[in-house]
Amino acid sequence: MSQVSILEKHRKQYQPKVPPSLRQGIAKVKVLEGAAAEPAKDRETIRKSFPNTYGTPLLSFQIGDASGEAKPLRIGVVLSGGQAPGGHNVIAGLFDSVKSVHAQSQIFGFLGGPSGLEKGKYETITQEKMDAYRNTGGFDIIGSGRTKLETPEQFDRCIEVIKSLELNAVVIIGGDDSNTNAAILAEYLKAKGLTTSVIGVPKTIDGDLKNPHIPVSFGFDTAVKTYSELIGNIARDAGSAKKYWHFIKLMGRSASHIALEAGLQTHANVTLVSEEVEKKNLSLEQIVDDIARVISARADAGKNYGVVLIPEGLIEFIPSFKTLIGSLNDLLAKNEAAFAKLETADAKIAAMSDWLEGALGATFATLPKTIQLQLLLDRDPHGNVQVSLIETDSLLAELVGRKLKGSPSFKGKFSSQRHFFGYEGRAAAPSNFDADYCYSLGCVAAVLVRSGRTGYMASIRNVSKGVDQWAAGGIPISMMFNMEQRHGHLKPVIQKALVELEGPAFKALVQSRAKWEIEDAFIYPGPIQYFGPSEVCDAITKTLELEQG
Ligand code: FBP
Repeated sequence: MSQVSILEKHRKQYQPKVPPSLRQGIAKVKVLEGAAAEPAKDRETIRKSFPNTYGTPLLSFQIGDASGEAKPLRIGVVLSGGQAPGGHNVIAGLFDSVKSVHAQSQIFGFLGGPSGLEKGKYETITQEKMDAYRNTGGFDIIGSGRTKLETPEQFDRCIEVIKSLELNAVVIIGGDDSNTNAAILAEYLKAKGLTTSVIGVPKTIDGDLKNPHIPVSFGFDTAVKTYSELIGNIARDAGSAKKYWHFIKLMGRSASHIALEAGLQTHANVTLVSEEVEKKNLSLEQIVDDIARVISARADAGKNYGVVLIPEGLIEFIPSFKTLIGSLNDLLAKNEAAFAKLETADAKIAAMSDWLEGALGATFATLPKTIQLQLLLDRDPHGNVQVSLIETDSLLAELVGRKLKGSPSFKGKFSSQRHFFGYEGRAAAPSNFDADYCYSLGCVAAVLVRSGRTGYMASIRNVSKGVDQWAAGGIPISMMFNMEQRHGHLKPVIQKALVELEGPAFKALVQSRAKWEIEDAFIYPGPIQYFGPSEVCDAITKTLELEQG
C-alpha cells in the first residue's frame, strides 16, 4: 500500500477508545464468571447438540490480574461474509493485545474467508501490515468469503491446519450464520480433544445480529450513516429540481434495520419496512397503492418529487412472493440439470412458468421480465435468493408509474430515478463508533482466548453511552441458539433479529411518517465526520439511541 489519501494518513493516527476494563492492557483484565447461560427455548435439544460447550457462564471483565502465564499466543483470524466497516480494527485490537502479552505472539490471517482456514491459506500479519490498515474500511487486509464451514469433513481439514500452525485459537468475524458455525466448530474441536478456542465477533452492516448482550453488530453504524448522507443529498437534489421521485433500495438481506434507520435519519417521504409488510399481510399491489397515494397527495400540494426507501429484502416478506420464492428455490433445485441446459432468458422464463402451479404461476406472470429473470439467478451458498441482485427499486417505480398513469384523479407529473445503496457503505472508513467498537471487540476476543474460553462471542454492552461506560465480556454462543428449519432439517442457529414492530425505533417512524409523507421535513445528515466536536464525531445511530438510550 504505497499511496494513501490525506484523510487516510491522518486517520491512521487515530487511537481507538476502549472500555475502562481494557485500558491497562489484557494482562490486567480479570475475567469474572456469572451464571451459566442457557438459550431461551429448545434447551434440551441444544444441550444434546453441544454436550461439551453448553451451559458455560456469562463473562464480564474488570481490571485486575489475568490468570495464567504470559506466553506467546498463536491466533488464526477469519473475515467471513459481507464486508462491514471496522473489520480491520477488530484484527488491530487482537494484534495489539496479544503482542502486548508477549512479543512472540502471532496473528495468522486466513485468506478469502472461511475457505482459507479449510485450505490452510494464510498470511502472517506483521506490524507493518497491521499499521497500514488501522481505521480503514473494507476487509482487504486478508479478504473475505462466504464458504460455509459446517460438515465434519470440512472441520477435519480445519483441524489439520489448526494443528500444523499450532493455533491457540481461531477468531471468526462474521454474522449470524458464521457465528453459528463458529460454535459448531468450537464443539467439534472440544469433542476431538483439542484445546484450541473458537471465538466469534458480531459483524454485519444489516444490524440483525443483536440481542440483550450484543446491542449492535459492527459496521451498521458506518454503513447506515454513509447511506443517510447519500439519501440526504438526493433529498436536497429532489427538492431543488422538483421533478423526480427517487426510489432507493437499501441493503439488508432480511431485516429492515438499515432502511428504518435511514428513514429516521433523513425523514424520507416513504420508508418501507419489510417486517410490517409481512405482519399486515400486504400484497405487492397494496404496497404500490400506498406509494401512489403519497405521490398523489404531494402532487396535489404541487410537489412532484420525493424519496422512497425500500429495504433490500422486501420481496421475500411479501407473503405471496415468499411462497413464490420458496417454490422457485425448490423447482430450481429439483430441475437443476434441465434448467442449466436452457440457454436463453425466454426459455428459462417459459420453463419456470410451466413448472409453477396455479396462483404461483399467475404471480410470476405479472412481473416484468427483468424481475422474473432476477428471481431465477443463482442462489447464494446458503441457498438464498440474492436479493441484492433483484431490482425492487425499478419494480416498484415501474408499477407505481403504471398505477398513476391509469388513475384519472392523478393530476401531477411522475418521473422516477432508481438507486441501490449497498456496496457504497460496506467498506467505508469506520466512523469513530465503529473504529472504537471494533478495536475493543478485538481486545475482548484476545482476553477470551487468553483465558482459554471457547464457543464465546465477544460482547460490549452500554454502547449507547460514552466509552467510559462500555462493559466488555463474553457470551456463550449456544445461549443465542434456537431451533429452525434449514433445508428441510431442524438445526440450532442464532436467530436473526428482525425489526420489532413494538420496538421504539419502528414506533418513532410510525409516529412521524404521516407528516414526513406530505411535508418537506427532510434532514440532511451530511458525511461522517472523523475530526471535530464529539457531538458530531461520536454520534450513535437513532436505533441504538432509541433501543438502548
Ligand atoms: P453479511 O450478512 O455477510 O454481513 O452480508 C450482508 C450483505 O451486505 C447484505 O446486506 C447483502 O444482501 C449481501 O451481503 C450481499 O452479498 P454479496 O456480498 O455476496 O453481494
